[in-house]
Amino acid sequence: MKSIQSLLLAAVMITVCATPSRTMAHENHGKKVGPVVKEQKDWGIAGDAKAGMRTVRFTMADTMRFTPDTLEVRLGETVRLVIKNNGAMRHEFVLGTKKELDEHAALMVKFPTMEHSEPYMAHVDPGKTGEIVWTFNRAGDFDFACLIAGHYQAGMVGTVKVLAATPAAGAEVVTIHWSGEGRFMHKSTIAPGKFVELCGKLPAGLKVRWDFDAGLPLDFNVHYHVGKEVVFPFKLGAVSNAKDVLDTRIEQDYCWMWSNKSAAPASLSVKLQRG
Ligand SMILES: [Cu+2]
Repeated sequence: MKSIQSLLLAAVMITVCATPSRTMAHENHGKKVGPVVKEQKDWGIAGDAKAGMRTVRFTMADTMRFTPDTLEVRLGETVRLVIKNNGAMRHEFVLGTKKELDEHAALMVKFPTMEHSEPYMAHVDPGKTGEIVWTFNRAGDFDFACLIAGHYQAGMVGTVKVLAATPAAGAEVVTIHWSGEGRFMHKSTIAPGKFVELCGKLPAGLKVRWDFDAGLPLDFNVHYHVGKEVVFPFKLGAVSNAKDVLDTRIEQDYCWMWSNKSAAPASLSVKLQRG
């Protein structure tokens, strides 16, 4: 299957190269010729230029190097890549998976004059600047490379890291374990945008003294669930410390919960005492 794809790709490229319009395509490098065909690739999809989008500048040199030779983006980010050729020979900037670039580079060695244009490529003549607008909607490690015969083999390669959004980790649900003296202590750090919940089943008719201290103001509540409804015996917005006594009127799974809505990690220290 893979070799069939490669053959097809080769066939398409040869066809493109054999067409007289190749020269025209060549001269239009870096300029938008007609609408960009957006095709989902393993390394992302063609993006639309938009205000506020990040621009990353690269230079290419005859030393067969990119500067910088790394790119780090967030999953889903659309980035404008501006690529200047500081060399005296033509270079190109092609995004892809390592496998894809390896295969493409091998074809370029076999057919050095072949030429084609895709939204994830910029062919840049000496002294000129090319541009790619790409949406990195696939997480993972990718490469960019100059696939001109000999350049790739000389190491004209850079790496792209697409960082997935921080996983749910950091949001923490802790089961309350009471000591022999009926005490429970907890210390943690809550990442920005995350929460910590301390939960445990408590019988009716209990008094639980709670007391906490946080490094930053946090949204706090004590809650339990009755069917689809959430009941809040306590609910406080943006508090760094508080203490009170919970009266468990019914047997329930009670949770003490803190949410960090700030942009910095927040330390939290909690003490529960049942009596
Ligand atoms: Cu090159």
